[in-house]
Amino acid sequence: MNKEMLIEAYRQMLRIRLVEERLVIEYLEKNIRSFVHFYIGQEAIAVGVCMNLTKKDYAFGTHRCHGHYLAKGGDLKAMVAELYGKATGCSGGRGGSMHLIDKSVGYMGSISILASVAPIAVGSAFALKEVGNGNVAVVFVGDGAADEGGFYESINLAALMKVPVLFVVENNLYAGMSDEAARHPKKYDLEKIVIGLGAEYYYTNGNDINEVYDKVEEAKKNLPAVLECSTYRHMAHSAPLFDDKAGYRKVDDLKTRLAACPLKKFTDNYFIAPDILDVIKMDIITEIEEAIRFAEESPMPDPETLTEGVYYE
Ligand SMILES: Cc1ncc(C[n+]2csc(CCOP(=O)(O)OP(=O)(O)O)c2C)c(N)n1
Ligand SMILES: [Mg+2]
Repeated sequence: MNKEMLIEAYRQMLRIRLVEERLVIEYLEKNIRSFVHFYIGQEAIAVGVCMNLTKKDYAFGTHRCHGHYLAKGGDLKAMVAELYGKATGCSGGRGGSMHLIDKSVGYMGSISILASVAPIAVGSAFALKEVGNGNVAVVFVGDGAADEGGFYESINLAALMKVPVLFVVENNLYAGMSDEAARHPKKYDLEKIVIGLGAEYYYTNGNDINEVYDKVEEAKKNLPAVLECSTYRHMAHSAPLFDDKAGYRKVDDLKTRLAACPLKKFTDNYFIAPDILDVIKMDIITEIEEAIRFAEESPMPDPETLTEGVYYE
């Protein structure tokens, strides 16, 4: 990435972080009644992947999707309103935090039923292949979702059909409160599985924006592929809590979180002049406050419309 791209990458990661830190307050004040799965700590993956995509490429996610939606260019106001359950939300206030969508920028939706999103991404990649404009589909899944049958079947089908889909596995070590040792046999090897299914496999440090960006650029030339990104979730599985006392993490404290933090990693490696940083931060904060106000002032969905949107109309 050149200098401008690096600043843009940092701006986007910081924006996702500041949005979520603000949502923590709104959640604690009970303005948000939706389930919320915070993405804090994993920002380099969403940004590094989406900086390789255009609006005409598709992206999909699961329950921890704020970062993917924002990095793909999803509208912030519509996202906050969705978390508030308001009619102006991107899913009309019916979906909440796990059901974000903004088709205008190619964010085609997040689905909370973990791996079920993978075959949909493969279908969309098939459509993109038929259209033939060279666009690709990306689906973000967690390491837990990547344990499900739908994930493997999707890779298999994508490889047989040779469709342009990238499966991004965000390996944050845990699925809920269960670690890898509890879920896998000792000899489990995702790389061997993926290659056995006929797709390409890549691995990268998901806390390093440069590495993610470069690996996606490379993987896009060899689709279908799986890109596994190592990362670390700072907060509890759901809700804005630190769960270091829950017993399932071996070590978890501020030091562990900072050691894995993509924003800290960036500022350790690069210097951004404080005056530039201040302008970036102030712009983001203004945008966030506007989005919160928009959500607060928006109406709740009309009960008369309750049955709308259940089926395709
Ligand atoms: C099919 C399915 N099974 C179980 C769940 C319940 N569930 C929600 S999130 C989660 C853990 C997901 O872990 P991972 O995929 O690693 O994502 P992370 O939360 O770590 O981002 C589980 C088991 C679900 N939503 N869908
Ligand atoms: Mg996980």
